[in-house]
Parts: sequence; C-alpha cells; structure tokens
Amino acid sequence: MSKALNIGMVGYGFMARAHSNAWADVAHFFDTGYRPVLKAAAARNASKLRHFAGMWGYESIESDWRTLVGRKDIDAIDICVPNDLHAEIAIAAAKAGKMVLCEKPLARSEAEGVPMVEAVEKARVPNMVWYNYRRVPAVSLVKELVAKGKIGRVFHYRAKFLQDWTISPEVPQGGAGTWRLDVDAAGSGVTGDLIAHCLDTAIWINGSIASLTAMTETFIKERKHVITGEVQKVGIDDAAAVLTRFQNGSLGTFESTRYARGHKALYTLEINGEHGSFAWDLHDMNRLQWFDHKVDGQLRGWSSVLVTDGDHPYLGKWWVPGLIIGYEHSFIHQVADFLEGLNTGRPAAPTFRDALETTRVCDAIIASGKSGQWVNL
Ligand code: SOE
Repeated sequence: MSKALNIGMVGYGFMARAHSNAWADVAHFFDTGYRPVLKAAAARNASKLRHFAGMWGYESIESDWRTLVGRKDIDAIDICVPNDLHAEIAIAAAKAGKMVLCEKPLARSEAEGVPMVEAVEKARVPNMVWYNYRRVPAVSLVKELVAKGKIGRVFHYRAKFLQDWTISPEVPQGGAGTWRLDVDAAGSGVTGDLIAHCLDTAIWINGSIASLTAMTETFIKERKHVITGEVQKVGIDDAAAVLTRFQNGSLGTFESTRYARGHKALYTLEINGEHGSFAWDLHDMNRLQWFDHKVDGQLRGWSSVLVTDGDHPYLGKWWVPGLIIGYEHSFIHQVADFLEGLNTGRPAAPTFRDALETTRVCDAIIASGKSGQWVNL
C-alpha cells in the first residue's frame, strides 16, 4: 500500500498546472511508495482559484496561503507564485514543519535566498526547487555520460534560452500574467527566469562557475504597470549574454533574450569535450546529437540518438522504445525523484542549498551587466 502525501498548492497559474499534473500522474508510473493527494490549493483570486481547483480535483481551497500552511492535514507546500512571495511562504512552511517545494528561481537574490535555505535546514524538512529541464531524459543522459568521462576533458559549455514575447512596448509590467517584467516581483528579467535554467543544468553537468562577465540590456525602458496603471521605468534585463570560466577550466557562454523574433522558448545546449560533443534542443527534446571522435575517420560524424529506450533515464517507466514524451514529463520525473528521496533519505536535487548557487550566479550576472567588470564567484 502506498502512503498518501497531501499536497498544498499555492497559486493557480501555468506552473501550478504543470506541478499539479506531475503530482497527479507520478504514482501511475513511478512506484515510489507515495501517492500524492491534491489536498488543497490557495490563492487570493477566488473565482480563478475555484476554477483551477475544480479542473485539477483539489479537495478544498483557501483564500490565504497562511491558512494552508497552518493546516494539519497538509504534508508538502508547493510554491507556484511570483518570485517576491517565495521567501515568506517557504520560511513559514518550513517553520510549520512542512516539506517545501519552490518554483525556480529560489529567490530574487542570494540575500533573499539565504534565510530560505536556513529555514528548511533548521526545520530539517525535505525541500527542492523546480528546475525541470534536468529531468528531460536526453539532458539527464548527457549528465550521466559526461560524468562517466565519455567526452573526456570538457572545453566548452554553450547554452541559449530564447523567447520573443515582450517585443511589443504595449506589453505591460506587473500583474498576474506579466509579473515577470516587473523587477520588484521578479527580481530580474531573463537572468532569473531563463538563464537560471541554463545555469542549473550547466552547474549540474559541468560543475561550478568560477567567474563571469555579462552584457545585459533593457530594450524597452518604460511600460505601463498593470497594478498602478502608471507608465513606469522597466527594471528588468530584457536580454543577457554571459561569458564564464568554470572551475574545471572549461569556458562557458550563455545567452538569453525575450527579443529573438520567431523563438518562443528555445533552450539549447552544447558541450564540447576532448573525445566528443553533445548537443540538445528543447524543440526536439527526445533527441540527443552526439559526435564521437573515436569512430573511424571516414565514418565519423554527428549522430542523432532518439532517447526513448528502456535503459535511457526515466524511459523504462513510460511506453515502449520509439514512443516519445513531452515537456510535462520533466516535472513528473522531478516529483518522482523527490518522492524517491523521501524513501532513501538522499534528497533530490536541486535542494534549496543547491539552487542558491544558481541564484548567486544570477546576482553576479546582473552586477556584471551593470559594472561591465568580471565577477569572481
Ligand atoms: C517564461 O516565459 C517561462 O515560462 C519561464 O518562467 C519558465 O521557467 C520556462 O521554462 C519557460 O518560460
């Protein structure tokens, strides 16, 4: 018999849907001994919350997250609200003895993230930050193979995350749909929202970043604020390009923008090593491009591996070889790992402490973008 794990969701937006889907689906495919129950959801907007809770089958709703956190029948709090609310909710949840799962980035800054890490560690509650792209099987496979030394010494790590949804000056800042453009709510722009994903994967696969320099730009300087109704200065970075040195001696480049016309959410990464290279692209997420320098010269070239076999990461739990999976599965895998961590006592990564490193690097990008200087980490 599996054990019920009662989930308290804070939020009802896009991410709350992705996470709810993961909680609802995981026990059908991963036998972790736990059965997540969508117990309650909390948010201020009653009609939207009711609709969300009805769609996903949450048993009850709360208009205040504090009530949710205080409920005895909730085991884990899942935070899916704008970044400025992460710290307060996470700290209160940890103090109440709940497991805490927080949507990325952990916090708007390292300074804000430190007390969050302290709170979960002091309370000794399981904790995790949702960086889902690590759990795309092709990306997890890269991690496995690099760790095994398949490409030997790594020379280059290259990642991009490109979008185009904020090009119009008519897109406002602040409010439910556009809080990512409001620096007070988000902390930063593409750096915390998109490069953070690239950094999480990069640090996981290639180790810590030692130093960096960044160029950032805010193309649209003023936008109407949804809440105040006023035209206000834009404080976020619309685009960032970053050069890094990793502690292992390899060089990194990271680029992100919301002004790459034609690109909606294109996350790509490439790693070049002594014996080979890997390349991956979110829009063809089940494939891994692989160059093996050890192959005979005349037949040497890039090959495209369809990562759907039973011995590929996570795939043994899904369909049969050749049948592809999607974006939502990366969240299901993250939940599966979290539940497995409860079983083994080896916490699923990234924990709050792991994710603090990514937030520290984000801070350095913003600082370097302003100063034009290299920053040592
Ligand atoms: C922004 O548009 C966004 O939804 C990010 O917030 C997510 O983290 C990313 O995965 C997709 O893009």
